[in-house]
Amino acid sequence: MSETVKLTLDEVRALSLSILTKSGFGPEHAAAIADTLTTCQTDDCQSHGLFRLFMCHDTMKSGKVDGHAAPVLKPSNNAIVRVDANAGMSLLAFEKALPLLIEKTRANGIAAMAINRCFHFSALWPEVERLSSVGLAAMAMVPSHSWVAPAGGTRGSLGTNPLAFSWPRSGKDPFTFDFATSAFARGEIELYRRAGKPLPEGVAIDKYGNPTTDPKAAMDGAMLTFGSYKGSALSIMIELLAGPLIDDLTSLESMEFAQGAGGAPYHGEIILAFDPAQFSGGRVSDNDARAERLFADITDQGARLPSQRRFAARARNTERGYVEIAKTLHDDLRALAED
Ligand code: NDP
Ligand code: PYC
Repeated sequence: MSETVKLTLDEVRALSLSILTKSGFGPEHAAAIADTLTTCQTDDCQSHGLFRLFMCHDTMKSGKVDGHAAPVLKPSNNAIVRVDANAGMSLLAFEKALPLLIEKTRANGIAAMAINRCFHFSALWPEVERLSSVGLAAMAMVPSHSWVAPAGGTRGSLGTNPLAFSWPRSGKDPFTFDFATSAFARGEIELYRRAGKPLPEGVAIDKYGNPTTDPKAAMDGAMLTFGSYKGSALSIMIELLAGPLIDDLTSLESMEFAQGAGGAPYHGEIILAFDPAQFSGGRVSDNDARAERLFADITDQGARLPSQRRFAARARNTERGYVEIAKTLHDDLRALAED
């Protein structure tokens, strides 16, 4: 990062709250969003921390989101927790439905949350880590906008479609990963564009279908999936599980719904939770030890587990009580706050 600015964690949250409130979000939504942005910035997640305030602001400007929407939990007598975000942002709906997801997972061994009709801009790891923090394993998936070409294709059909997973570890940070199924998240490409940096090869094609390293041409053309046809198939699975399965929009449909208005995509989200106490037939500690043996075998050879960089950033930033962000980002956010 070039020139940076230090912000305490309280300043990160206060800046978020002031921009969100000024943009038109009601207190409950503003608090849920500010909490997640602060959590992400504390872990040095640059693409989905404070930077995402621009997307929240643009979402409000699009005129489609309800900044005061009250999420509604739908009654069910099975293991599905369905929550209608009512055209609000996703995070408050997740907050409201989380206790019931935990209760149903403990009762059934496995349960799922389906969030419908939400605007979605955030990283997924804070959600799966809420579940691993209470001893459950969890996965989350979400579509976005059809910016991503399928393997072998030339135009966007798929979203950047992140997949997140978290596994609880006794007395340790969980095993967590969370990544877009596109080679780069859209937010990462936006950061390259802001910094005037070229993308690596293999991330995008321009609108004529030619490989490009120009972030602007990539955003006007199509992004590529990671891992060729493997990432492409995973991305299609996410479209299906977090779209038609839960009666919500695909990335193609979400893009059509937006009609070029900008801001966060509008669609659903699925979160699956598993209770190791029930799956492992009363042998949780034996099975935990087997998982730990696997993690040790990986790290003993010098490989790192996903999220280790993030956990190190969390420990460092929490200990020193501040984060560092690019000065250009801070200037633009202050301009938004004072707008
Ligand atoms: P990254 O490529 O930055 O990281 C993906 C994961 O891989 C992280 O868990 C990371 O851990 C881990 N990792 C990175 N390098 C290594 C390594 N060398 N060895 C082992 N693990 C490694 O993620 P993306 O840019 O693809 O996604 C960023 C965020 O964007 C995600 O949180 C995602 O949820 C969000 N997103 C949200 C969307 C939405 O629609 N809401 C759409 C797309 C993305 P670590 O963090 O420790 O480096
Ligand atoms: O970074 O791809 C992304 C993204 C899409 C919606 C929110 N973030």
